[in-house]
Amino acid sequence: MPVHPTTTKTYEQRAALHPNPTARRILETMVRKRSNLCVSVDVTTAKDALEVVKRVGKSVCMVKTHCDIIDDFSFEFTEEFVRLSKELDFVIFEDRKFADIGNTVSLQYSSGAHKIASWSDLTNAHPLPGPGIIQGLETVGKPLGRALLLLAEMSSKGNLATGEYTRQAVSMARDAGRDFVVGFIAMSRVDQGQGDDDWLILTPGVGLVSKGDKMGQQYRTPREVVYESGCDVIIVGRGIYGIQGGEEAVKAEAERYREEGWKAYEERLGRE
Ligand code: 5BU
Repeated sequence: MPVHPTTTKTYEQRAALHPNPTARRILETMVRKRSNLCVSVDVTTAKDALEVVKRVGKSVCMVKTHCDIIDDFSFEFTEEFVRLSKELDFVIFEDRKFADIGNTVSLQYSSGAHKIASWSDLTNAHPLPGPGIIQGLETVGKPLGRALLLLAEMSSKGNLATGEYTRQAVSMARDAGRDFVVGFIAMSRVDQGQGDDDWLILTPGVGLVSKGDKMGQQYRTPREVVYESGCDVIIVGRGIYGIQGGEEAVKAEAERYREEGWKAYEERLGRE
């Protein structure tokens, strides 16, 4: 198990250490709902997306979207999504993976058909283009109290975000400070050995049944992710919304992942 000081602190203690309002809200929501589960709602109509959200909403601290896969994306959709995020108490994370120069990403974040900054609390970016990508996104997101994650590692087989690239991603976040960048998408405690700052680590590629798909996705269990690797939030997509058995089965599977994720966190703190 990683020994980074962050992994031995409670989410409550960590909330107090974050200058960014969205980071604090994420940690406080996790505590309130005893949930380190983010459900990834990768369906292609607004109606289906909102239905999944209603089913899993009570069990999650966060809902993740890919707004560009929704056929009938509209302002009405985001309005209802934001309303549900308040009613059911979760944070919205648009998994946009920005990857361009600062000026372009600032426009992609604020404008176009999706106007991501207007409804999404959290988004993410590849560090590939250099620190200008943070500056571009920050000009739009920081005044709104939004937050950003950098992609330091990925879950897919053969990806290039490893070794020195990952180390440089952490270093770029440290140079930016924690006012807007609040953590990483990563598979492990990538901040290990790079300072004692508190960073949130959100981890996709989580499944209790399957070990992967036919297109390179790789799954680990909530325990492997939270207890063994010291990550903070588990991101689960098809393992929850794709389960057979209708509405009740989806709800029950979300609860199962919530329980598994929380148990692994308590085990990490030595509460078990
Ligand atoms: P799945 O159905 O649990 O495999 O979905 C995983 C989600 O997380 C999906 O939306 C991906 O785009 C996202 N993801 C990922 O799987 N791996 C990564 O490294 C990153 C994002 Br970054």
